[in-house]
Amino acid sequence: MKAFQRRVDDEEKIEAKDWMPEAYRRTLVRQISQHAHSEIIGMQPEGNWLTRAPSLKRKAILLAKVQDEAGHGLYLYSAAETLGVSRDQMVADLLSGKAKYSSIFNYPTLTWADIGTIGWLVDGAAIMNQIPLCRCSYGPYARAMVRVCKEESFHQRQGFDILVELCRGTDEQKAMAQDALNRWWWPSLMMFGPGDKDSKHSAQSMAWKIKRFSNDELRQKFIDTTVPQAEFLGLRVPDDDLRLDEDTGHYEFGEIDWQEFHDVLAGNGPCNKQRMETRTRAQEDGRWVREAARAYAIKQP
Ligand code: FAQ
Repeated sequence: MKAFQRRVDDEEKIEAKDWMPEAYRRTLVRQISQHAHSEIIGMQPEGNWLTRAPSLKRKAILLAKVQDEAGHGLYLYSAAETLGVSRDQMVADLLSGKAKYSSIFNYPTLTWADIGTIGWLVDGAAIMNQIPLCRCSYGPYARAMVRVCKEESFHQRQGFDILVELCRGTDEQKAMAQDALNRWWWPSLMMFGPGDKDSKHSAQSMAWKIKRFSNDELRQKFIDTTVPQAEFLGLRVPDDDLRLDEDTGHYEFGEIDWQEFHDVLAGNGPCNKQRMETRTRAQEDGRWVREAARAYAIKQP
């Protein structure tokens, strides 16, 4: 155990076949599989707009983004499989409700501005959280994150670009962008997880260098980066308590509604039921493809 911690402290990467404490393995399986499920469920809110994108170009870009999310899910399932858990087991845990996915994907995408806002805020928050994961102590997860982050940064740019266009458009378009920001701002802050004092896994995950920053540190970085972007767009962040502390250079912000966060985690968000039904149906509909692929694989010499 001491030798393991020394390797971690020395910034050595832990690889799949190396000895590791059972709790380290379990923590990684939990986090990586939750991350993979988030990417896969995260395709639903945006997929909802593929047939309604306002131009061929926007449709092609959105299609590429949604396909990227599928790819991220697949790299992440592969990274988790190196820890000895099967993909079938991970999917079964998602469908039974045992495994979580990110709270953010339980909110609806009501207008086209929501697609811009997801790219800007949700991918923006995802990058803030995932850049440090490129230095995670577990090699396969860290390496998967490098490519994921490159793609997420394109996603963030495409979302911001949609909002720039809407905010320079008609009053109605700008109002649509403001309405989307009003609905997505607080759920985006919740993506970083509970505050540090309530984050049960953080201390151990930081000691193992799975996490490099705490939930609150990353949330603060996200707010500090994003508020000036809202100002550039001419949009108002829906927080009456938001103000820049000139001394620290950080924004102070209002109280997060943690009751809402816990309700969403308990399955009572606006779209939890719909997301799980869609995912369960997709799994059923894809059964014949998996069976055919298995039968074909068995026939190979
Ligand atoms: N939603 O002790 P902590 C994306 C749970 S990818 C749901 O602080 P930890 C790309 C947590 O699991 C977005 N559950 O836990 C995209 C734990 O419950 P458990 C996903 C949450 O692990 C963009 C409990 O609360 N990203 O968006 C959430 O140290 C656009 C206590 O929490 C990742 O998964 C939440 N927001 O820190 C796709 C990144 N927060 O498991 C499509 C990797 C916390 O004991 C479109 N994950 N919980 O039952 C992480 O960095 C960490 O797992 C945290 C949570 C920071 C999420």
